[in-house]
Amino acid sequence: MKKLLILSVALGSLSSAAAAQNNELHVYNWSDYIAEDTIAKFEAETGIKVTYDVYDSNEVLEAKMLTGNSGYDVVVPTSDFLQRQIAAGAYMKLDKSKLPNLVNMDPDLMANAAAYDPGNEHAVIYMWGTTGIGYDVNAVAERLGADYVVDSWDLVFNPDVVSKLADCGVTFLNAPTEMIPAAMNYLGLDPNSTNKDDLEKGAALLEKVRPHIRYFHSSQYINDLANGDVCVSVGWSGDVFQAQARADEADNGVEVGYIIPKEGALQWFDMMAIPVDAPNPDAAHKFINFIMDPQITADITNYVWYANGNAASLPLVDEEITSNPGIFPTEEAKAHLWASKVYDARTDRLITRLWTRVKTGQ
Ligand code: N2P
Repeated sequence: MKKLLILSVALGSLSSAAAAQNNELHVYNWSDYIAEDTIAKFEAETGIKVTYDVYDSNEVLEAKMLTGNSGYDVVVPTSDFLQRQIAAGAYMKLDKSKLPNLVNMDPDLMANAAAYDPGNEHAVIYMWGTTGIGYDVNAVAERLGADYVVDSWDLVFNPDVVSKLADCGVTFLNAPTEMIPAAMNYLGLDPNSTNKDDLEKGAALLEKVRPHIRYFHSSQYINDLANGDVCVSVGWSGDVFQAQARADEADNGVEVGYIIPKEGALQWFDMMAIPVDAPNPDAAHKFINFIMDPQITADITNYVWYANGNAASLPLVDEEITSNPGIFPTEEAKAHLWASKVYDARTDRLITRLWTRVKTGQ
């Protein structure tokens, strides 16, 4: 009798745990990457309770995906990282019958993304952008002269230039697969080269300017640029524009600019995917479909200043954003953008090693 009771109590709590799980969704996304009301709207529409966590590094997300059992239902890796994680079996195939809003996606951009995920079987574009330079217009003009044209990676990679800016704070992303290729590109090398010498040359340039760099961090610079605490940041397009918006709002006299340098820049796609061991794949599909609603995606773009892959949302995006060449690059700038390629394990290890050397000088 007692045993039966224990069994039924155990079964009871099991089924209520399962019921709770069906009603819960765990999302892991980049920081500063969603509108203020997106999650609340999803919860109100579906009755699903969302736990929303953030990261600012593909490497951090990748470690969780490759270990497994992250507990997340939706994550947002960048396309090259996505490709490697798909190969490792980290993601489930999407059930497209549960994603009717796929019709809203831009076919050309989805074809770009298919280079990393053939047939777009595992992932849908969340937002996309470029890795360029954010800067404090006045602080830079004070140090380089009012006539200095800010249009080049010289700002951070030319020792004569960056040394003049060190006192007002120059920062780099803590993103080795973006920083090293940017340095290689500046040196006239193929940013996608996996040749050891090329990668070492890129890293050597970063080491050379390292004494002038205040920190390596991938989200702190938003507030720091906005407050005038740093003056130049290698950063992600939308994040720099968020800094600009925060400075404007604070009316603190700081004017933030963003450039896609003339030598070219990385264009990346961040992709929504469902871990193979997601506790609630059904809710995950509901969430991805919800994000692909044109109004929801437009609201996100209008708040975070990143371009999206949703063609149907564009008429709902503020003109100030669609006409901004830092967010939607001109044809001329597009010709100089490069897309990242996934690295083989050996190159990946080399990059990790070089990055430690760049950051610590060892
Ligand atoms: C959002 C950063 C996303 C860009 N804060 C990195 N791919």
